[in-house]
Amino acid sequence: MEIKNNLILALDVLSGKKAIEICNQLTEYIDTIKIGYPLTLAEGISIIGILKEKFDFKVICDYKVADIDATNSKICNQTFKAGADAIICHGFVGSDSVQACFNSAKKYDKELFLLTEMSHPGAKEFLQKNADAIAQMGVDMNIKNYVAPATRLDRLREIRNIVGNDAYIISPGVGKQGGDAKKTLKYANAIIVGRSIYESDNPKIACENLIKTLK
Ligand code: NUP
Repeated sequence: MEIKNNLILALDVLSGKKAIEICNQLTEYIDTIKIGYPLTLAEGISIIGILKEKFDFKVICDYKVADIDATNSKICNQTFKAGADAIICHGFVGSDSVQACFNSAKKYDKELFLLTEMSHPGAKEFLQKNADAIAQMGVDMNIKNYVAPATRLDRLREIRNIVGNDAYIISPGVGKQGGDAKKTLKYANAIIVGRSIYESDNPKIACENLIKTLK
């Protein structure tokens, strides 16, 4: 995936109106947004098509799909039918569940991102212990796209080592969660940034300033 300025906006706002207002200010800087349950539950899945039509952005759906294979297929199919360019699935559920997501992505000619280790502190309790194995499972399954944390650069580097340089890693945790944008991009292809842009008094300036730090 080609992502402008290697920056993905995480649009966890709670109304379509707010989402459009923020996107309107950022079209110069971004071409890819990530939406998750907050906006989808507030507005319905049609928000994907609405944003795509208005802005021609690539939309990554952060639905962290984590069910049995049959249910994962349905979730992914519905998401791609609604216009998503990519979906994020969890890896801890195992290869059959992930394969169902991968098959759906292939069927719709869209992308799947495999979530390895999460960025928040709680990820150390259970997920971190298995994150390397989850990344290796992705490699064995021929998955090209991954999500790995900006908050622990040692872990991000390790996951990069496992998935290899040809893999595409997107990384959340920059800004509010403490991660550094430029350092993260040493190992990740793109950063995911939410609150430090959309909660800012001036999202456009916040975005512009962030991009300046990447140079
Ligand atoms: O490990 C993860 N950490 C994380 O923050 C996986 C994620 N998908 N996210 C998401 O990235 C999170 O749900 C939010 O949408 C975004 C980070 O937003 P912010 O901390 O920059 O506001």
